[in-house]
Amino acid sequence: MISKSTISTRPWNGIIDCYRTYLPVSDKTPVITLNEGNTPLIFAPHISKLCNIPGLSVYLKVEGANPTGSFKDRGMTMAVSKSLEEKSKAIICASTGNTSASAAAYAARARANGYKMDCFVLVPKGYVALGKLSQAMIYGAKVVQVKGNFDEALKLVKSIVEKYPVTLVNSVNPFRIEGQKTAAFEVCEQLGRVPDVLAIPVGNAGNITAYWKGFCEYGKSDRPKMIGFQASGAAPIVLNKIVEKPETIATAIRIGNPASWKQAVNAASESGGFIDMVSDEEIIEAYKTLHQMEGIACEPASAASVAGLIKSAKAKKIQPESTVVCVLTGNGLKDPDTAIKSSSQESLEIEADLNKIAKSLGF
Ligand code: AN7
Repeated sequence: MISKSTISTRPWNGIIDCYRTYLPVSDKTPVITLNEGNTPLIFAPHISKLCNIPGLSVYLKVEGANPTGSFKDRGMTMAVSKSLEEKSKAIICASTGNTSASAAAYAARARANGYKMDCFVLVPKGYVALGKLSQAMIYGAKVVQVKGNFDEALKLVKSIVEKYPVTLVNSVNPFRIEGQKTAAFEVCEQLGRVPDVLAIPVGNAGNITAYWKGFCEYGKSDRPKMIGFQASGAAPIVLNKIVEKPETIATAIRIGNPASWKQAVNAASESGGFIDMVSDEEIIEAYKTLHQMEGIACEPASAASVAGLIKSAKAKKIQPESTVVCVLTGNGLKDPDTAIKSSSQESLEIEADLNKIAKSLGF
């Protein structure tokens, strides 16, 4: 059992420092960290009421507050540290965007610590949100835009690591899952108990796998029901069939053949939860509600957790008096294009004239 004081009284030096005894690291592991983790868990009063389930409490785990703006940093601190322990000098990943941003940043941080570390990323051309692409580029990764989707890019990087001296840092790298499981520990500590339900977006299915591992290792007999949500145009697990041409506005989870498919199904079934899908319309509705009625930002894929909770509540699949945690996996600033397109605002352009401005504001 981890005591609450690990977060509240110690200086924060990242997830490896805080949860060392729960992670496969030793004194020989060079720790590459950007002080990831310890992200806010924030109560969501509006969504708690909106779900219309008596006594429901909804909390948001704001993973966009991580150093590169997504939960990937928890896994990347582990993956990059372990790759250095194994004397690797280069890392590679396929990515819908966030993994590439995180890998690029932690490679840079390895260089800051005096190591040689190159980073290569393969992303689906035309389907990576602007913020993420710009991050991978400015952190100094070699960015290749592949004329194909994420699933094709992942296949390619798997072949590359078989032939060339470079470490794969996608979530098929087990150290990624180890790092990401620490979010489950934090949720329990911050809440002061294990939640009844954990709602999470599902793309390549590494994160739902990691949270379930974390809850199982946390040392309490209670475990949450894991409810995972895919976008309906990219829902291979729900449809029980590979989606050859995945499509969704939530580009982070535009994935048709998830690497951790079996583990995700296992997390849902062992926990008494389920994996369902939400439409792009439901995702955007939840995305707007989070911003406009909670003041909490996230990227579209992250809103799938809240959209899924709202859908499940309507279908009476959530018990009264439940405490639910929705994971908001990525920062709102990642995808400014979708934010502007989804906003009902028309931006006003008016002369610098008091009367005209006041009139346009409706006074
Ligand atoms: C914001 O960056 O797959 O189910 O290549 O960026 O663990 O894949 C991102 C996935 C949810 C899904 N929310 O997590 C990548 C990538 C956001 C994400 C997911 C992703 P997984």
